Order: sequence, then C-alpha cells, then structure tokens
Amino acid sequence: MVSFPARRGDDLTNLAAGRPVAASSSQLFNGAGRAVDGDLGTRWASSWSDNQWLRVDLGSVRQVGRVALAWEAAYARSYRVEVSTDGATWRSAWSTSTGDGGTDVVSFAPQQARYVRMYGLTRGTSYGFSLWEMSVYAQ
Ligand SMILES: [Ca+2]
Repeated sequence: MVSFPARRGDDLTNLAAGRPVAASSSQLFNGAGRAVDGDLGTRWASSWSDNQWLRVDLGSVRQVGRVALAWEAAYARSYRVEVSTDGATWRSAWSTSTGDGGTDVVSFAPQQARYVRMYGLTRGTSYGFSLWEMSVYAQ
C-alpha cells in the first residue's frame, strides 16, 4: 500500500462516485457499477483471465492526481492506472508489477482526464480481478 496524506484544503471529493462505468467483463451479480457505489461490501469481479479492465467516466475533463483501489481477495499482481480525455487514447499514470492486494492509494503528477481505468495485466490468484471500490481524486 502506498499512501499520501491529504493536506488541509485539498479537494477530497471522489470524482468516480456513482459515475458511469464499463468493464471488459463482469460476473453475474458483481457488475462494474458495484466498484463505484460507495459500498465496501459490494464489488466488481471480472472473468477469470488476465488483461481485464474497469473504466469510469468522470463526466467531463477533470484534474486527476490520485486513485484508491480497494481490492477484494482476487487482486491484481500487475496493473496500470490509465487516464484518457476521449476514452480512446490512454496513457499510463501509474503502474506496478508487485501488487499484493489490500487497498492501494496511488498518487501521480496531476493530469487532465475524463476517463480513468484500472487495467489489470496479471492476476494475483487463479480468480479474476475484483475491486470493492475504485475512487478518483483531483490530488
Ligand atoms: Ca462497492
């Protein structure tokens, strides 16, 4: 887990809360929307294969500088946090190949983006990728 303490005056609004989401795959009863419903008891889960993603649409281009990912037991070993202004061209804002589950709070140089996605490259278990919640912040 990597964490950066917030400072007084920081905007702590979760830009992903309740926003439209899409995923490369979802399990029945564990749809993509469950990763942004603000409930740490509901989750998104992908099919049981590598290279799966979950994308949130912030609604407009915003400053994005921090993403929190609360992994269920089915975590990602390697994944990227990617951002896009148009949903078509993506750039990596942060990545790891040593993911160990739990909650990852990742910070990076703030950038302008409308879409943010978790791109799971390899799984930590034989199951899929599963997130209780993914939240996005300006900084
Ligand atoms: Ca949830």
